[in-house]
Amino acid sequence: MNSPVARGESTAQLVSRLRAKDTRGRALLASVLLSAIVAIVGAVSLTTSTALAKGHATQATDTTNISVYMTEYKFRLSKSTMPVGTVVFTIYNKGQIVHNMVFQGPKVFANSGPVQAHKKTILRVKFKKPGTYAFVCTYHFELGMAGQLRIK
Ligand SMILES: [Cu+2]
Repeated sequence: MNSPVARGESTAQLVSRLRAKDTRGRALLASVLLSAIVAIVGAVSLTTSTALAKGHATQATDTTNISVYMTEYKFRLSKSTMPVGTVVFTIYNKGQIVHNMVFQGPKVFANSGPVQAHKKTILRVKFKKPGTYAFVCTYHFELGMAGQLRIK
């Protein structure tokens, strides 16, 4: 389903990969949704097993909070570089139309789901390795609605 890129992927690479897939229309959407489900299930089990293994460790130590502001047609992040660990994105749609925030591999799959105008949602994503992680709005990546996150 996804090309085996070693680590990191520029926004341009992700967009061109999505563009190639977009010719399959609904297949892309289905794949994004399935990926999101896999990622959520994986993230939940990982968080649980890590907590059990560490025992004394508090979950707060490796969690970063980031605010994301979506408009037509761009993302603005309160922070775009952070350490390995869990990122809790609070995603605000400050635009006039629906947007989303999707990490579509090669290493991380996460999907905010559609966020309607003037609404917000929370997306938790676990970044296990340093690298550059590209994300897009799947409705508007063709219009340049994309960005990237650096994990150190
Ligand atoms: Cu959008």
